[in-house]
Amino acid sequence: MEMNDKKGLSRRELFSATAGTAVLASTVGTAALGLGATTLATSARAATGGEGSVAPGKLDDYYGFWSSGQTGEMRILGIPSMRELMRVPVFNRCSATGWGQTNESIQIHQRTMSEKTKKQLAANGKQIHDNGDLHHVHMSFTEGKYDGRFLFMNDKANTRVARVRCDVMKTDAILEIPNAKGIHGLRPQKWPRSNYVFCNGEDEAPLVNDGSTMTDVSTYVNIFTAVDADKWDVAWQVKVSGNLDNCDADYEGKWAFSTSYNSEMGMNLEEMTKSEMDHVVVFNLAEIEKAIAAGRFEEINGVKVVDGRKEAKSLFTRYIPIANNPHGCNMAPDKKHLCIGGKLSPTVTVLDVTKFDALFYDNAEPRSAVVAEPELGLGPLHTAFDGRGNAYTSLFLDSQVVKWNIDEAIRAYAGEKVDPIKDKIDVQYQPGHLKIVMGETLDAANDWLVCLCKFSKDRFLNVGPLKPENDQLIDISGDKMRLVHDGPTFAEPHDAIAVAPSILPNIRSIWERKDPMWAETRKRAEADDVNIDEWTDAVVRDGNKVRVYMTSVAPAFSLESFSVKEGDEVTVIVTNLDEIDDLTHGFTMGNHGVAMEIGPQQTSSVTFVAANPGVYWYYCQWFCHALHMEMRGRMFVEPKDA
Ligand code: RUQ
Ligand code: CUA
Ligand code: CA
Repeated sequence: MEMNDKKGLSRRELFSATAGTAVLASTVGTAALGLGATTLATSARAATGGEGSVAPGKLDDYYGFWSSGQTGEMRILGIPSMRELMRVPVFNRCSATGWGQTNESIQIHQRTMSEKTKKQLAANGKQIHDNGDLHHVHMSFTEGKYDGRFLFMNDKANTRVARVRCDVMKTDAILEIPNAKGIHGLRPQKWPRSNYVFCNGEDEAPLVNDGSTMTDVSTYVNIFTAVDADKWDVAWQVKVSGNLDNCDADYEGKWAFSTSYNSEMGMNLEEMTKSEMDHVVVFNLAEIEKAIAAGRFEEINGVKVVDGRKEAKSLFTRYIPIANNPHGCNMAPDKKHLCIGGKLSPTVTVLDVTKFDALFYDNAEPRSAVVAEPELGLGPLHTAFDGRGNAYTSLFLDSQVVKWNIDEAIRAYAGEKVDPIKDKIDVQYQPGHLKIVMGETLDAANDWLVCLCKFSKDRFLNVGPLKPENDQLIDISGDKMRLVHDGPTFAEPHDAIAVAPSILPNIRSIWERKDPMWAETRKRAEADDVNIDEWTDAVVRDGNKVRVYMTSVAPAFSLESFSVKEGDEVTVIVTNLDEIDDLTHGFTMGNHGVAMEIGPQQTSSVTFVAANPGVYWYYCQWFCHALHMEMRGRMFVEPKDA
């Protein structure tokens, strides 16, 4: 009810904003395109009737933030419609927006890049890594609830993490993590707020990894990293025994925890599955912070590192034995129970985090924190939670989702005759992560579950040997789970979160002119004495560097043509002066592999070398106006000796 009221209010706000837009639009001639006549959308809740379909012109009830695995981007979907609303390039190179090519995005990539990485890239003729393997997207928290400030995500391929600003839904920071290899599990701190983002290094490597050995596996270490989420650098790291897979944090701000499937420190499949038990590592945040503050750390590659390996017998970590090769690591919104997916074992192990103090300070036996271990089916990977005390675990091998009750599982473990399993549903096929709306927060809801299946096989028209994944929408409002939607997705969402729009009231439609994204570009313009906030153009020569400034108002660039010389390093800086909702321009330089997005009130710039003499057309590639095709101009490249 309260939510509907909020929605009603924001629709009124939208209405007045739309009216204003219409007036503005007419002043620049776009009203004729109907840009000012946005139809009013209403809540999907009434319209869907629980069927997961959203009528044309209606809005979804929730945002879904999706990872994209090896595509390297973040995606925004609507729930329950499962419509894809936007793609946000993060670690990948984006042809449409120029992400990974514009100077502004390269600056974000390079800000934390090590000299080693720069050297390796340069040897391959590159400035940045333009691929990534983005598995986990999570939002920043304040007191156990999403706060709508940032989204955080990992890149397993190139050992990086990134941050997306929720006000504009653009990547604003990327961090290369030193010492660790292959960042996989990633979670923000939940309490008191996300001061840290916890990052698991999955792959063991010699520390320091300087080429002196591959075969001496005793030099291999794995690293757990806490990133300072505000400063966006590494706060501290912990050396651990075994490797690290998935992680999570508690609701009291005391612990972080990670699963390890390779406690054996094995280098091949046989070795990695040899033991009967692997473990969960529990990190004691207060003890680690105390040691860092007291200077009790080792500095490695500029990072403060403490030793939490088993043999160091520190107060930084405890190792809780878990059946071989566990995977998922999910903290329940009851603030008490941590659920570990067994993967090779048909069980989920439930740990009571309020028993962790005893592991550190009373020498309690590590398994004394286990309060339940229900046998759920084959291949349990991840667990999601509703707001009624139920857990939902994906069963990879069984291709099912099993709904079970945490409290009843605990009672069964204590000997009571009760079956905690409430329901099972077939999914298509082989599920990995699964998500309930707000289910990783204290606001866990009871309406939808999204199950991300790794295989779609026969569920869609055949598109060749490479098939989409299948993200399925399941209604969990009743006793029985009900499949309502099949959602094909391209490579390869691992994880997603679902967030109520009330958490995100401040998403902008128009950039702020003084946005930090192009602060360096603005400084450059000021030094060149060019005012990029008004209709202007300028060509500034600086040796063989040429800076070309122009502005745009639909349907024209302020500069009709410019000339440079063969071999010049040309930087084109475009400012979109349009102040209209949804009026994005683009800049594409023909035959130069150059294209970028310039949103309303945004400044973007791109640098390239003018090689072959001749005439080249540049144009706006975002359909912006009835005369959009006419929004173009010429670059003349003069021969070098002319
Ligand atoms: S992992 S299928 Cu990369 Cu999140 Cu579990
Ligand atoms: Cu501007 Cu198309
Ligand atoms: Ca193992």
